Order: sequence, then structure tokens, then C-alpha cells
Amino acid sequence: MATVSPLAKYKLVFLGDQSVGKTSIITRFMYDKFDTTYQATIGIDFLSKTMYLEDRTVRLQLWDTAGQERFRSLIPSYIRDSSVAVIAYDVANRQSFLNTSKWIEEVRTERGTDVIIVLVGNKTDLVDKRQVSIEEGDSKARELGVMFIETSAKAGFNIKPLFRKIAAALPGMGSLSSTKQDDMVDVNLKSSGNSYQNPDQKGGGCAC
Ligand SMILES: Nc1nc2c(ncn2[C@@H]2O[C@H](COP(=O)(O)OP(=O)(O)OP(=O)(O)O)[C@@H](O)[C@H]2O)c(=O)[nH]1
Ligand SMILES: [Mg+2]
Repeated sequence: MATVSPLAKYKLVFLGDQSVGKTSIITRFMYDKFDTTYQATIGIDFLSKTMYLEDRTVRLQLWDTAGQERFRSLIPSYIRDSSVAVIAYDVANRQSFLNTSKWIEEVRTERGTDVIIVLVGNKTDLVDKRQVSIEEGDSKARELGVMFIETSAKAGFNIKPLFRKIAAALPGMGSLSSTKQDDMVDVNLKSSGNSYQNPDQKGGGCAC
């Protein structure tokens, strides 16, 4: 009798200062949409997406955290639960770049080295307002031993490559060739909407 192997699930937590574009990156990836109106994330949002990579299928569980200070106490438990931390900054906001050190430190405190960390410099379309160069981003990432990519959720620049990079780094995905990764198709969408999730109950109502 044929056996069905269980779907590999990975939890990704999105971190970074308020308004750097965490939700916009996720929205671009999930729905290929972008909204110029800022709607601050309240608490934590959850979305799930199934990705097909060559012969493998993975389910990514995306935890979109709020950058606002008043929600900070919710975040550590989500970091603790995640195998990937995406730490975003706004290339047109130097302070948000400087603050990524604190986010990375927090992830290391919770997870040690047992975590994939990606530093993401978003809003590259703001060419005239840029305050952080790609070289600075890259060298910080090298120094701290994390992955690095620049994106623009607005322009749709490097969003899929960001997720391909993450998928390729997941445990068990090491043999994926870079060309074959282009075959990846996004098929399954599922969102809880803009809902606050109690950390004690997170994932509780999710069939994913
Ligand atoms: N120009 C430009 N604006 C962007 C980009 N990404 C996001 N924005 C804008 O920046 C603002 C904040 O984006 P969000 O995605 O809500 O930021 P966030 O990090 O989720 O914010 P919090 O939920 O408060 O932590 C919105 O007005 C977006 O339209 C980008 O790549 N380029
Ligand atoms: Mg948000």
C-alpha cells in the first residue's frame, strides 16, 4: 500500500520596526498585490502557503508581527516557535536598519544557532530617499552570519527570490538546484485575515 509522507511544515516569523514593509512583503508574495495605505498590523497575523519545489511540497506558516512597541511582549513566543526569522528594515530609514541588530540578538537569544535568519532591506524603489546602501546591508549580514537580500514590495522586486532563498535553506532542501527552483509554483492560499492571535492559542484553530 502506498504511503503518503507528511507535509513538511515550517514556521517563519517576520520581525522589524514599524512600517518597514513586513505585511507588504507577505501580501506581495501571497496575492501579488500592494497597497500604499499604511494599515499597522495589530498583534500578530497568520497566513499559510503551500509551495511546490521539484518533487517536494512544503507548507510555510507565516507569522506577521506588529512593529509597534505596544505589541512587543507578544513576539518572543513566536520567535521561539519558528525555524526562520525574516528581519526587515526600510532602506530609506537608517534607524530601522540599526534596530535590526536588536531583532537579530533577540532571535539568537531565543533560538541560538538553530534558526535561519534573513536580513531584508525593503523599499529599494525609494531611490532618492535611500539611507542604507546595499553594501552596508550585505556587510552587516556577513558580520552577523545571516542571509541578506534587498526587496521592494511596491515594485515586486526580489519577493519570490526571497522566499526561494528561504525554501532552499530549509532543512532537507539542500539538494535543490538554483535553476530548478524557478519551477516553484505557488498554489495554495489561506489567511486568517487581520486577526489578533493569542500566543497561548496560536495555531490552535489552524488545520494547517
Ligand atoms: N515605497 C515603498 N513603500 C512600501 C514598500 N513596502 C511597504 N511600503 C509602504 O510602507 C508602509 C508600511 O508598510 P507595512 O507593510 O504595513 O509595514 P509593516 O512593517 O507591516 O508595519 P507594522 O505592521 O506596523 O509593523 C505602507 O504605507 C506601505 O505601502 C516598498 O517596497 N516601497
Ligand atoms: Mg504589518
